[in-house]
Amino acid sequence: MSIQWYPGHMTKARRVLAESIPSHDILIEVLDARMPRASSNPVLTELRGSKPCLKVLGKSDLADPAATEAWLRYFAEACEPTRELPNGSVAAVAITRTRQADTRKVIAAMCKRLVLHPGGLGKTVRAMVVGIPNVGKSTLINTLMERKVAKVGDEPAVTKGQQLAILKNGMAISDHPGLLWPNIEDPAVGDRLALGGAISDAAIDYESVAMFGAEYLLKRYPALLVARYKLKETPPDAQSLLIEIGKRRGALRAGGAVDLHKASDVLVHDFRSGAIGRISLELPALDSD
Ligand SMILES: Nc1nc2c(ncn2[C@@H]2O[C@H](COP(=O)(O)OP(=O)(O)OP(=O)(O)O)[C@@H](O)[C@H]2O)c(=O)[nH]1
Ligand SMILES: [Mg+2]
Repeated sequence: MSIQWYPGHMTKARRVLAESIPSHDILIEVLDARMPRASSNPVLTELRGSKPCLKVLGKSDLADPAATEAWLRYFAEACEPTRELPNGSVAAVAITRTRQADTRKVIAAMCKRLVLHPGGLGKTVRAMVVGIPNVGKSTLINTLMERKVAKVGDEPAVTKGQQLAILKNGMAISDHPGLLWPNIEDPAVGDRLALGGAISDAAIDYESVAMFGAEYLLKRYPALLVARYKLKETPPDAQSLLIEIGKRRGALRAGGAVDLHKASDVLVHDFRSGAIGRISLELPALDSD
């Protein structure tokens, strides 16, 4: 589905980002590990220019570990130093909120590696945490601060303004509102972002998001579906899967017919919470989705 959801605070957030980037040393771009390509905001790539960037694959506990490995290999190759960027100023790591000490260690080490200060050591590194909505930017700030300083929530657009924090190691880090782009035209990108939870529920059609998810899961992860919903066999198509889910979860209308909207809700929320299993929605090779 194509998406048009660009609330007012994002217009301001884009302006603040554009103004702030020059005075920062590095961008920490949080991507959704389940869809590192769909969750890359082209506006951020453009605003960033040649500023060093650490790509952080967040929520990797929800992603398919083999796919995350493939993405890290892909980024390692794509981020090789080039003539234009001789220091190799882009790198990628995967994190999850359950391994906080590891996250603090890897982020500090990678930021140090990517930022080469003309003034040498001792200068404060200034980093900004950016990315699309609901990928875990504020959670990462809290992990780095070792306490809750930023508001976190299981819906997009929780953070509405910039917020600065100073880490124990002296690094200055700012949280930013999730930023999208005004018109998400590519339906494959829109479907993934909507299924993953980056778009407000008010701006998406739940049943088509669930149909997309059901089709994809039937193709790539049928065994996980069979196990999760205790199915006798793999349903032949997306609609049949939703009907089976509806029957098993009591998502029924008066009269006993399956309520497809409620069944869609179950599938979408089970995907988002990881209840179906560890699933990735895309691989680095473009024709593999
Ligand atoms: N499973 C899992 N959930 C996570 C992880 N990190 C964050 N979350 C959850 O994802 C949701 C969004 O987290 P936030 O930190 O508020 O995301 P954000 O990117 O700051 O979102 P906006 O401010 O709305 O752009 C919350 O429910 C978090 O608990 C993670 O590593 N794994
Ligand atoms: Mg936030």
